[in-house]
Amino acid sequence: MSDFTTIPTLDLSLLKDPGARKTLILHMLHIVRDVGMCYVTGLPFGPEVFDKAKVECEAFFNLPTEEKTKLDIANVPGFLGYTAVGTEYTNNKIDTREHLTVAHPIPGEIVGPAYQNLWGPSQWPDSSVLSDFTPSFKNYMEEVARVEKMLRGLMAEAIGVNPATLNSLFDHNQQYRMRMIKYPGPPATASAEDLQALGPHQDHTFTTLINQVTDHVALQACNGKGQWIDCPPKPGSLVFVVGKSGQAATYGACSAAVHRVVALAPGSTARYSISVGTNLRYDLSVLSPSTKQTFDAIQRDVNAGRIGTEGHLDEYLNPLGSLDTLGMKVLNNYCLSYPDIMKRWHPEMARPIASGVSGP
Ligand SMILES: O=C(O)CCC(=O)C(=O)O
Ligand SMILES: [Fe+2]
Repeated sequence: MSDFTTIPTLDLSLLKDPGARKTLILHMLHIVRDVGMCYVTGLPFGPEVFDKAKVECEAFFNLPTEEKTKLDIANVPGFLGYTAVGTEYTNNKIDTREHLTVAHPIPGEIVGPAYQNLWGPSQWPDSSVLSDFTPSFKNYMEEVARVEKMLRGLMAEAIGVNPATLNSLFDHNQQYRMRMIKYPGPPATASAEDLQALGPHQDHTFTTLINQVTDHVALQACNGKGQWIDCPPKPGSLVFVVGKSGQAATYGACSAAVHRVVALAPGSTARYSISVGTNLRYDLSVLSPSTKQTFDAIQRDVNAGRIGTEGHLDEYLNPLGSLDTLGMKVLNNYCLSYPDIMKRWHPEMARPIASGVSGP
């Protein structure tokens, strides 16, 4: 992690110019190695996708509370649903935000270990309440998923890893989890010190793509000196964030960004954001010989390339007692964030292991 002072921008439209590819890849190398976060512009979809998402996101949060709580995250075991303000913790402190998390598609039937509950079902608002919501956001997730796949290929190329090797760590029918978030403006009388919008964290994802829907300057990334660098909204862009799995699967060649959302000024309007995250296969375990071979190949590629790493597998991927797959580690992270849901649906996880990560 370097001492960056601004968040870089990666322009995907440069992919159309074969002569610009080398520069683009070198820029991606700087981003993933030194920052772990960037704006992505030149997106392969039009502004109407953002416009529609904004309208539907605001419409959802403007619904009466009883309508939103019909989709309560506690209704299902997969941490997919609506969370009111005051339900979620980061670093043992309550976050001031409400959100709806949905996933699309469900990769398969739930027949095995507890982590499979993360696949679904999702809870969508009834079409009699918000008629365009579900099709709009299914489309939104597909558009963002295309961007994620483009970025993953560039990431692999930038760090000298065969993209097919990296892709083999993902589910064939990969899950994307989308979270739309409202950070309510605190009352004008609130004391700013007591407020936490979203505490400092790394995402548990491979990568996350954030759409800052409103124009508040609140998202920040931490540089190598421990300074917080603003990531002000840039219209027509997504913010790309490397998560813990992205760092682990690349032997540290990519850096997971530590980021946070600062509390809004008392009396300000609400901030909205929409993030779409994805992860490696939940059944991934380095105890499997073929997976171990894949990681060995990645390590060889990374070491043979431009980036030296410490050469050992990140502890995030190492089995830890019953957390023997990536899916169990992710489930453990959700249990940390939602202790009440853990008690209801996953009592066997009763002593989650602290890790300070978040994500959709
Ligand atoms: O609201 C944002 O801009 C970022 C949200 C975030 O980092 C998260 O949910 O993990
Ligand atoms: Fe995050």
